[in-house]
Amino acid sequence: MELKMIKNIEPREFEKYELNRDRLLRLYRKMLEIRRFEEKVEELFLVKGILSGPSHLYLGQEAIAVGVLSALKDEALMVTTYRCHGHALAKGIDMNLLMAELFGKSTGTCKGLGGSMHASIYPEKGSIYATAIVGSGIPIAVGLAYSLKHQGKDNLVVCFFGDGAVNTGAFHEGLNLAALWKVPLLLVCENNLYAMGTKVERALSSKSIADRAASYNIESFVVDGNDILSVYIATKKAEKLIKEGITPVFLECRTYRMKGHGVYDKAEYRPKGEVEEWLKRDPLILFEEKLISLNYINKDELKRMDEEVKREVEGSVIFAMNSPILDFEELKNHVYG
Ligand SMILES: Cc1ncc(C[n+]2csc(CCOP(=O)(O)OP(=O)(O)O)c2C)c(N)n1
Ligand SMILES: [Mg+2]
Repeated sequence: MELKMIKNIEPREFEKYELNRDRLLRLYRKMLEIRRFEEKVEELFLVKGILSGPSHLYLGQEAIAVGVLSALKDEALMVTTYRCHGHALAKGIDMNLLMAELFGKSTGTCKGLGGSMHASIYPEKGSIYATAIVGSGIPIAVGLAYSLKHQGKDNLVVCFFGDGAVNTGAFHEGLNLAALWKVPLLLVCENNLYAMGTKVERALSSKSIADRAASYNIESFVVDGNDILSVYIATKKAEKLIKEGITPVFLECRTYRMKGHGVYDKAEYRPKGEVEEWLKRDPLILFEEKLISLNYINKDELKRMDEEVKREVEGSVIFAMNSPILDFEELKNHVYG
């Protein structure tokens, strides 16, 4: 199957997708919420020492979660990974509940029992699962998508995973079955160039990740993952293909992890020049420049929005700190098996 590219979109192609000023500003705000939330989480771990344990930040990848999830309908079902805070916010999960989960409080998305790596699990918003076992979300998403098809439901599943996941057995089994069973599944690989400290090309034998997916006879696209409009348009095109053919579609979104693998990782294994080059392509700055060039917002308005978002994030910390932990007696009600 031929590989397609959704890079370098026409400057005003986005207008065909009902992306007017209001909508674009809402997308920007959501990206900003993720950015400020993650920066606050990093501070709570590294500066204040209030939070501890594993946590994997989404800094630098905001355009993917927001681009994909805002292009899909709210009822789309989602499966993601441990790097899930951005997906949670982009799926419309309340920031207070997300922060409370990181604090292990009963008001959290998983009643404080899941922690950072599972904080996006919230079926009420269609967020079905988040797993820390690399690649393991893919077969789960195939099963969910198969159940939608079996029930004749007009819906789809979106599954997010990293470049490291494409070298797991679960990826191969999952894609093979997804293609054979023709399930309504959007596979989104966030290729941030690293799986922990391993550079993508050190672990990948295929020409590219999208090429590997295409070898399973799945329509596959390479997308500029730092450009929200490209991600949004790619998702709209994918959604149409999925709907028309009841078939899986694969997006390889190329991006960069701004920080280390986990919050404690200083990522000293990365060449300085590489980091500097990618930071110039910060997805928020790219989008800001676009919005300013369209005359949709100015620097003062951007500053005001930023202040509002920072207050919202502070509010979520206060909410989390003031929340109780789960009552011990209630614990047994949330253990299955
Ligand atoms: C099956 C399995 N193997 C190894 C690990 C250890 N591990 C945790 S995260 C990670 C890297 C995954 O990288 P990638 O899929 O690129 O996602 P990213 O962290 O970049 O978002 C590894 C190897 C694991 N959790 N599960
Ligand atoms: Mg990666």
